[in-house]
Amino acid sequence: MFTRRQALQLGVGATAAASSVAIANSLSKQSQLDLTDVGNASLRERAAAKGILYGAAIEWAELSDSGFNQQILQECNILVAENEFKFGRMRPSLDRFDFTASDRLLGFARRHSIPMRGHTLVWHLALPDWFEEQVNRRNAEQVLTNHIQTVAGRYRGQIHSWDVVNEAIEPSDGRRDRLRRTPWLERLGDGYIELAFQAAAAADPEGMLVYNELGLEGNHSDAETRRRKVVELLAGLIDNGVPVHALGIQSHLTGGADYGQFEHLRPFLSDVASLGLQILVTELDVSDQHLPADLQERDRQIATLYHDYLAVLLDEAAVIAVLTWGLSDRYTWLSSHAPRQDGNAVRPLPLDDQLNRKQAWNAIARALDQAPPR
Ligand code: 9MR
Repeated sequence: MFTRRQALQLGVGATAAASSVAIANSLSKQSQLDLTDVGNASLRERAAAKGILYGAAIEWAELSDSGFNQQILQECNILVAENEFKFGRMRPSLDRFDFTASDRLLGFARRHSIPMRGHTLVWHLALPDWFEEQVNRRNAEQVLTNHIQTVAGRYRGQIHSWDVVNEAIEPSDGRRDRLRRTPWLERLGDGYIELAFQAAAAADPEGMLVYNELGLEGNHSDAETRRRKVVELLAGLIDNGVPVHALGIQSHLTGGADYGQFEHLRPFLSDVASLGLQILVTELDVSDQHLPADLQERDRQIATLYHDYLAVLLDEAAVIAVLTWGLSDRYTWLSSHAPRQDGNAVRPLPLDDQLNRKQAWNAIARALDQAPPR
């Protein structure tokens, strides 16, 4: 069986290759995906063998947990700060920056020669208390560019990729252009996106500049609207000569939702790749809030989603990195954000809360092993 890329090179055509993948996927579904016996090699090693990066979001406090710290070093060849690089964390006041936490985290990554992503320069959340009152139409452009110049400039040449703008699209906000009504947009208009990318390019000219977005994975019209808007936004930026290099697909998946086999993502991924952009899976996890309590069944459904999703994503050669939003169920935002009604602990990540590898880990391992090399 050909990979899609091989098929395109051989002139067989995407449709034939896609349908052979669809058949393989439906066969694996029928026979209930077997995720035993994937071997012991770490995710980092399997990814590296294909020219891909695998990593996770971490917080500084978690690294004092030595067992967890060890797993991070064992499994990851890329890291991202879950919170320490956010505007609100770095800005005690309008005229001050505090880099204590971001320096510490980047120091850890650099000591271990692990590339680190910068998340995120411009977002509508995690803004400081003083923002609303002190940032206005007159000074917003200066605040935005100064923030980016200072942060991206400080870490120039040291960051794998910047999430320059995060979550700028929200069709349900009711604007005709489907942009999210954010504090930045309210003060600067839709030009704030372009402004941010230009400022990031000036501050860190070698940096990979990423547009990062949520809600793109579903097999329904809302997600399709978001996907169309993302492609339109990126194409528009590129047409205007704005330096944007990659799309970040957050990938917070929901267990029990009907994603089909993710085949609907293939045209989207290839549209993004055709723009000359790379693609990163930036925040992958699977909420098990609505899945059955039975551990085996729950873990099986979570793992199947991981596998089916990554099988499609990694079949696109433009996808160069996969990061999960955390590594172990011991530390996950979903414990508070999407807890289970039955009071059982959530299990959204590759390792369980005892740091043991779960079926989800096997699923990622298998998907990496099956990925065509970059
Ligand atoms: O996981 C993050 C959580 O700890 C923070 O409280 C929250 C607000 O800053 O952000 C969470 O991470 C989000 C990420 O930055 C952007 N995409 C959605 C993530 C989950 O909400």
